Amino acid sequence: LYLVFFVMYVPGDNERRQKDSRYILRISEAEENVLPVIDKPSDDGDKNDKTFVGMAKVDTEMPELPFVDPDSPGYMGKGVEVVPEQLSPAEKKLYDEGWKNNAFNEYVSDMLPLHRRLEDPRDKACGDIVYKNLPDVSVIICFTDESWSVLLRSVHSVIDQSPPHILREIILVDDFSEKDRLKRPLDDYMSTLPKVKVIHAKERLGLIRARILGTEAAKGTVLFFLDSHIECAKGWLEPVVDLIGKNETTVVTPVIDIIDDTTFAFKYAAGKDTQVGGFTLALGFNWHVIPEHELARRNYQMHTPARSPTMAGGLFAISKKYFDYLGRYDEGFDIWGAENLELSFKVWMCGGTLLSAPCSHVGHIFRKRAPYKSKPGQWFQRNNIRLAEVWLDDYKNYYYEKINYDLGDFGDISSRKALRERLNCKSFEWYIDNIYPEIFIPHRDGIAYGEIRNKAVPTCLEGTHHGQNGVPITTYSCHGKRGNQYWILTKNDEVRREEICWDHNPVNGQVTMYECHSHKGNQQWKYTEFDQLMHPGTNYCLELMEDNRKLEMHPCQVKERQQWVWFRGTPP
Ligand code: LR7
Ligand code: MN
Repeated sequence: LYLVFFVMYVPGDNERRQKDSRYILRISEAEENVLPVIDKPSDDGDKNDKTFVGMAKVDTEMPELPFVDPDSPGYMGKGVEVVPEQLSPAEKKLYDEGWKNNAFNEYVSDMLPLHRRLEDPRDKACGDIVYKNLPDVSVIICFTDESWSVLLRSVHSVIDQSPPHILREIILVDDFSEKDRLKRPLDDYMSTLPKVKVIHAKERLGLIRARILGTEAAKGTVLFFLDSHIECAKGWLEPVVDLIGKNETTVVTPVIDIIDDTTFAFKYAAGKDTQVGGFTLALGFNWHVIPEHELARRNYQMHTPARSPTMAGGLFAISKKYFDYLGRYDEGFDIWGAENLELSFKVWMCGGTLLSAPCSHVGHIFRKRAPYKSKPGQWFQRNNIRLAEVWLDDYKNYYYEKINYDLGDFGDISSRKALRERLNCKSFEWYIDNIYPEIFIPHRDGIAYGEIRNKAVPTCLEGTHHGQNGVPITTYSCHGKRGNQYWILTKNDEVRREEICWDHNPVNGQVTMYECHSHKGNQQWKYTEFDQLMHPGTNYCLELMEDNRKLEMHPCQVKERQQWVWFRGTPP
């Protein structure tokens, strides 16, 4: 089963109110040429680790938690249902504004305690591990116009769930928020918390430069970046920091659980193994179940850290020294996006390791849109072009094709190219072959491509997905314009376009568009010697019905309505 639990989105290009206060961001030269100390070859897990002992030592070193009433809303991560129709007009107004300003249910967040209690989500084996390599940590949280209660709960959850001797400081970087409450009132509130520092940017930096600003101020050995709408679960910190303590070139993400945007229920990704990050050549991030070779490398132990080709970007830890060594982020990245792939590629291509730590859990509120102000212009595409130019070698052309080679002015990237040169990083092809062989590459994996035309009637198969699994494929007059009539048959027996595959539902006989899961089953197809589109699991073939429009799956027969013309060959 392919688990899709969110859809990445691009924040809208909301109009940006110009402010005239000028602020020059000073980013001192990172210690670029200092190679971190690598004591031993990359340590990918606890396979040979002998530090398993009886009790979770961490429990005894935790801060004392304030009393939380078990009757309080959201207790133990439960969700809170509010029926807006039952609210008074004044309350309903608050409810609506909460959604509008945050793209999540702030009204419910305001009902929950700031120190809400959560279940312990971890695999049982996690509680028995004693972590010994624990350098101190600077947590860096960047935000722009975050919800007050959500931000405060994020900060408190960090403090409440972190052993004080590891947590050195929390740095809040306010990326030029407009809400007044996030100015003086926030400073006043945070000044009561000894480890918390607030930095206000003097102009809108965007997430990426805001993180660099936070890094400049950080004193800890390890930087742990978090989004500003999260809740840390019990034991979140040690499994991550320990891996970095053992090896400075290891970069680590926690498991990202879901805080429901409507009820604030904390939904653990528990029970299953952790997921790892992938991406498409169109430069979109996606999640994957861990591939078989990695399951085997981990001895099928769910609590062992898993190698991850990429990270989602918001929640991860890295040694400060190593972050500097890797040239942090491209400071030409604006607002949001691309930095997660940049760092992921860099880590692997330049000698490090990216791991997901199954014993570390942090919840994140996944939203369907970005509520904050943005900037006009194609900044997201520009970020991706900079990324592609520097790191993708010839693979960049897949992305460029996608954007019709509309590169525009993407700025100067010479210093980023020089960085890659200086660090002597491996090629993107090496990365694909060794770290992410599962990626779909048309010219490598395709064996038939183009439109699929029926033999009896000149009609073509078409399908759309738009983030919605289960939309049936249909027929339409052939338009010859690729788009939703372009299909690729893969060596892995899929019929796909990018990350979307034909999926045969044996219950209702429909063929629908579904995210590819690469496990054959309902997504396995054969293009037979008689040009039929056959699903081997049922031995049924796709047939055009008498009305010349409807499609059905029927026992295979050699007849024109079951025959489809498709170009056999490798896509360009
Ligand atoms: O201009 C900005 N300035 C900011 O400070 C824009 C955003 N931000 C802050 C914002 O307030 C938030 O705390 O940056 C953080 C991330 O922005 P979100 O929450 O709007 O984005 P997201 O959760 O969809 O973003 C994911 O991808 C981003 C790509 O740049 C970042 O890497 C985010 O950190 C990342 N979030 C996660 O990985 C959490 C899990 C989501 C997934 C998958
Ligand atoms: Mn986020």
